[in-house]
Amino acid sequence: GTITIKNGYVFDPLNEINGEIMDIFIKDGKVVRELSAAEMKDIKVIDASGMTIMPGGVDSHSHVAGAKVNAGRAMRPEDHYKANLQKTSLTHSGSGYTVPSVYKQGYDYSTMGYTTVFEAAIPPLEARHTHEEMHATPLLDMGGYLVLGNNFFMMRYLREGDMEKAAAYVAWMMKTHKAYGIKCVNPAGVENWSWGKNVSSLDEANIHFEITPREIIKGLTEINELLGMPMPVHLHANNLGHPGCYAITKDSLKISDGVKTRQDMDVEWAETKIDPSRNRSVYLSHLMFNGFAGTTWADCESGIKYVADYINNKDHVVTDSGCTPFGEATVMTGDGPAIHDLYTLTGNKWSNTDVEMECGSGVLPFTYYKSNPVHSLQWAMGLECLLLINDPWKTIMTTDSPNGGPFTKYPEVMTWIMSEAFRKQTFSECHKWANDRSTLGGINRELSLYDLAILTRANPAKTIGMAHRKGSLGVGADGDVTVYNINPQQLDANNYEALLRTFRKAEYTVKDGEIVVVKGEVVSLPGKRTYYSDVHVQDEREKEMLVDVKDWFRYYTVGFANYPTPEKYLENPTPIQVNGE
Ligand code: MFN
Ligand code: ZN
Ligand code: ZN
Repeated sequence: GTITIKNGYVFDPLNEINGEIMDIFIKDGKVVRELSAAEMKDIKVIDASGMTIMPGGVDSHSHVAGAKVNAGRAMRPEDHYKANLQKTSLTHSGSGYTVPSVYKQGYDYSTMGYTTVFEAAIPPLEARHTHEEMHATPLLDMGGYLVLGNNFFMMRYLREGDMEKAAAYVAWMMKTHKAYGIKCVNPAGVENWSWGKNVSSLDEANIHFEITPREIIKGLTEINELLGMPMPVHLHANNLGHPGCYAITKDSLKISDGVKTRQDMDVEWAETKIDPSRNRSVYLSHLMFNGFAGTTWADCESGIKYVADYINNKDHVVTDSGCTPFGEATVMTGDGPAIHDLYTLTGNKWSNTDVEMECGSGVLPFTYYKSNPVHSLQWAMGLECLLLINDPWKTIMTTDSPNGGPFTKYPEVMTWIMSEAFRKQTFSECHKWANDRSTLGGINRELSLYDLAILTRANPAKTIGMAHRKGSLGVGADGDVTVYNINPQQLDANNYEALLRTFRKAEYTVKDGEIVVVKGEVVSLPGKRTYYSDVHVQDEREKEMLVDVKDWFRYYTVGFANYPTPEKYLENPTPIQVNGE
């Protein structure tokens, strides 16, 4: 599409544009410097006078597609009474609150101004299913991270110290499953879950493979940079959700300190003022869930400040928050043992899925109550993840949807980080542990619209190596834009009701230069893309590695020929060429 968005206050951090009144021009789906008089004829114009313009929202960590999400849908019929969507002449019907159907997910993200969402965990054997659901999700450009931290071949090659084969394997797996980046979930621990066990320290070797979390994290980080992957290793650290776990989280980050980053992608870069290249060697997921101090739930407190101190003093880490906005959630993760522990704590119904071969996962309904001391503390910790990290380019706003709560609660989180008055209001409604056992009550920082654009657009895009087209309104970027009906000149952080209203319904969402949402209503459904990393290594290396893989494949329940996900499973497949040689 071709469109002009006129006269709005623009917040585009990758171009250091902080609230200037500007016109945005989009031609054939891409941002351009200007349109000629002839081109300006007969095109759509949005008058954004008195409104706020940002690049389309980018979610770099959300659980939206694949087997565990679908397990959540299947085991929670009660979740599907809560949000019903009638079909229209344009849109599908849909239902589900914490685990909505794929159509509803696409519409709900888009009506909030989001245009790009990455699935946080694809188990290789479930890649086809994941792609089928991404394919069916409207309005969002997507991609996903491949779960490799407890993969048999990975562990074997790393144990043998065969980095070349390990790298060739990663490259082949990305192409085979059409995945975008490396995900590492509870390294060494998920493998132990096959034996009903876990690991609890970075130097505890697991059963059979005899490899430690430290060795896996180190190995994957090195391979990631050897290949020049677009994003850092995405790490879900060990001991998630255990009191005291902040210590292992911090120690895990130290492993990739000093690793030199290398991003070797063949792409055209949009013009940006901030260096768009990736400069972090680790992307830590959902810091809040990995940030407990104390020894039991009875004496637990926030350990976020210790991890935030580390991140503030180093430049190799970026994290996302995993905020818990209270209310219903469905927790789901490749970390099977972590969900088992929550199952024994709550007695809620539990699904233990994707345990075949090299993965694990668990799903469990979970409600965060304002009356519960620990849940109230978690609410405070999630906001600490965004407010104690000084440089907004080191953190990203998420709820680890639907683990901390569904992504439709993002407007609440945005408003809490922008408004101390809203935080005070919530402190007055929730358990006193939120205040007594965290630092949140003493923080008066209120983020600006510019900061918010970093946390929800520019930084997630930069972190995953997508700043060449996402999270930016620079010339050459994709024409994805959010127009919020809020005048930054009149913004009053104390009027948090107005902020909540603003963020719940974008005035306009523009995708590839087409208006897709007006006043929170979907008005058109253009195509979308799926990104994956097409990583090249020398043919000879790939061949040698495949001899091992084919040999071991007799233990798999699928035939080798049925393992790959062909491109036809992807909507508008968009490979990113990565030179891993
Ligand atoms: C990652 O995957 C991902 O992870 C994320 O829920 C996830 O309330 C999965 O039942 C959680 N609470 C306690 O035990 C607290 C202690 C309790 C006690 O027994 O003493 N204390 C009190 O109740 C306080 C009483 C005093 C007071 O101050 O009021 C338990 C409970 C819980 C807590 C359970 N924990 C789990 C949290 C972790 C991980 C959720 C989700 C997680 C999901 N993504 O005088 C007075 O004032 C009286 C004071 C009171 C008194 O002493 O009586 C994948 O990718
Ligand atoms: Zn995780
Ligand atoms: Zn997650």
